[in-house]
Amino acid sequence: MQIKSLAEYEETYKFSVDHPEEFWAGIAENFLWKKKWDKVLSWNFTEPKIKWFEGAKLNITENCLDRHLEKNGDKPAIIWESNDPEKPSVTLTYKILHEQVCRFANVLKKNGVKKGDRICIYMPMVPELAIAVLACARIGAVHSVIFGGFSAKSIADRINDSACKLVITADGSFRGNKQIQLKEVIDDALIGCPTVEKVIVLTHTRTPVSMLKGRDLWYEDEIKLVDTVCPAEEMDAEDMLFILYTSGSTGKPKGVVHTVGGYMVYAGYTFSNAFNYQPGEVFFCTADIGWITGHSYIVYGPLSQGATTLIFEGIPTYPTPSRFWEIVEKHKVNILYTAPTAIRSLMSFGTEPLNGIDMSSLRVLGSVGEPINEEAWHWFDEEVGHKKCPIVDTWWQTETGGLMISPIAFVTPLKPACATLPLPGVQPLLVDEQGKEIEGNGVNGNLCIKFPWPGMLRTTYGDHERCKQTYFSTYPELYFTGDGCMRDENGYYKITGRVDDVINVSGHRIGTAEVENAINMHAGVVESAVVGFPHEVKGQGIYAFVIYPKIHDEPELTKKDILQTVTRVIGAIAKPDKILFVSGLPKTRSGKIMRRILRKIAEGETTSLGDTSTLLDPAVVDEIIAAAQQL
Ligand code: 7RM
Repeated sequence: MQIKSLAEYEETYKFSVDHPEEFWAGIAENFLWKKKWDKVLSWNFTEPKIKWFEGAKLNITENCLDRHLEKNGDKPAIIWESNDPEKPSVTLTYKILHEQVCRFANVLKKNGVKKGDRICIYMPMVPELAIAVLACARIGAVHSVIFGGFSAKSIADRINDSACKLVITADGSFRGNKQIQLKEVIDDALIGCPTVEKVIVLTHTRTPVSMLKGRDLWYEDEIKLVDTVCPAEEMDAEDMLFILYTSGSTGKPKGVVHTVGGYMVYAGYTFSNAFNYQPGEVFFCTADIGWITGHSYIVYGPLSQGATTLIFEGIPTYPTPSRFWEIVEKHKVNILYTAPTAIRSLMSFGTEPLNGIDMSSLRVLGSVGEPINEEAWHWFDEEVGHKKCPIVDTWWQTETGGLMISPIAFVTPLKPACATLPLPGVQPLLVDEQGKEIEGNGVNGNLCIKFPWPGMLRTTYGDHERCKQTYFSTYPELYFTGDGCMRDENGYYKITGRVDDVINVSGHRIGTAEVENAINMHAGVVESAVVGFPHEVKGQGIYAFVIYPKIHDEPELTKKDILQTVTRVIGAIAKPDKILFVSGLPKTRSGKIMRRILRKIAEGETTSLGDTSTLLDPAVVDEIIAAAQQL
């Protein structure tokens, strides 16, 4: 199913648009089904209702594990690299991984987990995280992985939203020279989570943890009590595989729902094609499994293709900014998939950290999470890939399940900092504010998709109406991505960034409304408005305008207090980079905050602020500009 030439891509793409059902059925033939589908696709974008491979039966872990055992049982499935370079790395062959997944699946069963139950996973980047994910899938439980940077309150909200029955966590995690006390955060979260019956705790950092009798169990004890035989639960193609929470422009994060059959086909197909993965190669995706990139391109995509996937616990700059490159050399990484923010951060150390490191194993590079700037693209191309490795700039979202617009390595002619062309089966279009399609090339618009693809979200957990409102109502009969996009003279797509109230900080999606709500919870704050601003390394930073009339001591201390509140309510990843105290916010006569003006001020613009005549009190703008210049 790997595309080998541009001509073949063009032909395949055309076929996928003219005959989508035949196209995807053909791709699905490359996977293992207990029973084939009765119908490839039924859909409408009105409700919306999307079903792929209806009537088919399968288990995704048989595709990720069992089917590789006979020929590749002794091949490495997972290579784990610790945060600490002195600690030995760990290799799990497909045989061992299969055994451990089955064993842990039995632990879940023994603790009362049944098909359809929701399981919260809050773990460090260790092999047991992948094992926990796959063990859920083995028995048909729905995993909801939460990134280690979220606070107890965020975790509690997510656990309660999907009524999780069990939590899998660890004592703690290492990130560079920091430790996160995962179990302690879970303990705080669970004070408000009545549905959770059991907590399974892996030992990792061996920081002291409290273990509650009757509720908390050690991972290491539990796996001794079960055997390694666990038949895979027969799942319907449209049964739920996982929930992953993601931020939008309004309210609390939504639980994006992916289903077994379509997601598997899509993650596997896009992985195999875009990266041109060859048998025996080592694939290193630097994302965290707590995000969609980790789900699709550390776990499910690579394993479904029998690949070797590298899990790295640490960060790019610890103990030195050579860490990524040393890992590439040590494990002879062939494909490196990372984020622009990591590239920019490493670029800032110059080329010295690369000196003397043999990175000749690299064949393909990838970028994801945010628009990549040309400078970073060229640095990646020249200093990391030595101009020999194609860079696939992959555009996609939590909601799309897998890559959507991306070069296919060695097939698509590249253009720096450009996601290029849609993958087969993906039908993008640009629309104007009124929803009218913008045709032709050399144009800008809002990016939509007009036809379903197997990896797309099916609903938002517990609230289908919200799914409809968020993605299918802005432009009737279209899936709206929330991104702005340019189609260049050659028909190449270049994503320009979010056009809604979502900020992309180091590739992490954060809703401005969420941050505002958190800041507003701080005693003394009357109101706030949050916008993104260009940031050298993070892509975007968070800028908060805060009305706090009675600051009782040093404003700098008050700022730190506010940061503490945001950390408590959401997590450290949502802390504003800048806080500006103001006495008012620019509002229209109907009371709407004019974020456009605040965005300009946050960018450092002070003159061409556009039309301010509809403002209730234009004087407030001058005051904010004066204060911003002091910051
Ligand atoms: C995979 C992921 C999705 C948002 C998306 C975009 C931005 C992601 C690119 C990109 C420009 C890219 N999922 N985005 N990839 N922008 N070029 N190659 O990141 O749900 O966390 O974020 O990220 O704005 O809508 S996500």
